[in-house]
Amino acid sequence: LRTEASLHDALKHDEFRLHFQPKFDIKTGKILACEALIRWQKDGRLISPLSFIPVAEETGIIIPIGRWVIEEACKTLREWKVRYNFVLPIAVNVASQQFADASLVPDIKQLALRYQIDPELLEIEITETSLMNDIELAISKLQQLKSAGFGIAVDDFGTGYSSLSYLRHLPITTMKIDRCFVTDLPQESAIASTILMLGKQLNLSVVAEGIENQEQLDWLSSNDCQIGQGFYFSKPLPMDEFIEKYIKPN
Ligand code: G
Ligand code: G
Ligand code: MN
Ligand code: NA
Repeated sequence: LRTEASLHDALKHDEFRLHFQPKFDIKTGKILACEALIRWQKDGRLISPLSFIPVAEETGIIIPIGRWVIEEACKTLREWKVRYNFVLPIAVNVASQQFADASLVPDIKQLALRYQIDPELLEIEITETSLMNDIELAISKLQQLKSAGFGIAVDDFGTGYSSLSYLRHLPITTMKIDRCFVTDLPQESAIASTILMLGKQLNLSVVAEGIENQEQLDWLSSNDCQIGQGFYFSKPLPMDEFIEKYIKPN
């Protein structure tokens, strides 16, 4: 049962895991970064975040779960550096309620310090909708994160209701084109084109998510999208497979 109590037990018994999905340079095929995605390892089965993140958000337990994700990402960055001399940025998803919580910014700063993480290696992914809940507060929090050096990506871009007039005031570094606009490529390209243009004008990097085939990749490449993520490259991988595939060969 995906109840608050069972999620609390899952935290207590260390049943959450991070999987890692690589992000690639579309032109060169080189790995540039990765996104950490939570899974629940329960009785030998892997439970998708789709079936517990909504409950976690409703009950507020998303706050300690989200903190666990950030700490685990910091530990991982440290481990990759110390054990493999491997340096790769990790992005974490921050839920709306977690972003609204007053402890988020101090927690992130404290964890980065504790694990001796270069803040540029930790990227925060926040959905467009979370940012627009309280725009003034969002700007001030993002400013604090940005001045501390963390990367900030707007996730699922194009599906929320961001006001274009505010977008230029948001201290963000990246926009992620929601996969629903990538799915439609190359036939329906108006929104993807517009987001890429916006990214260029605002001097933001743009990631296309949910790339599933060569036709989509070709369109993105010819339209100067620099960074891509999706099943066509790789699905999210458990830590050991990610290390085997992307770290050990170096
Ligand atoms: O990885 P997957 O496709 O199963 O993810 C499904 C959804 O769960 C996505 O919207 C993703 O952003 C979200 N998700 C995955 N990991 C986390 C996490 O650590 N925190 C939050 N808040 N959402 C996550
Ligand atoms: O909401 P968010 O963008 O964080 O969701 C990320 C999730 O999207 C990943 O955890 C992953 O499971 C899923 N995803 C990643 N690439 C693809 C893809 O190419 N196709 C589909 N359908 N889902 C993807
Ligand atoms: Mn994401
Ligand atoms: Na997304």
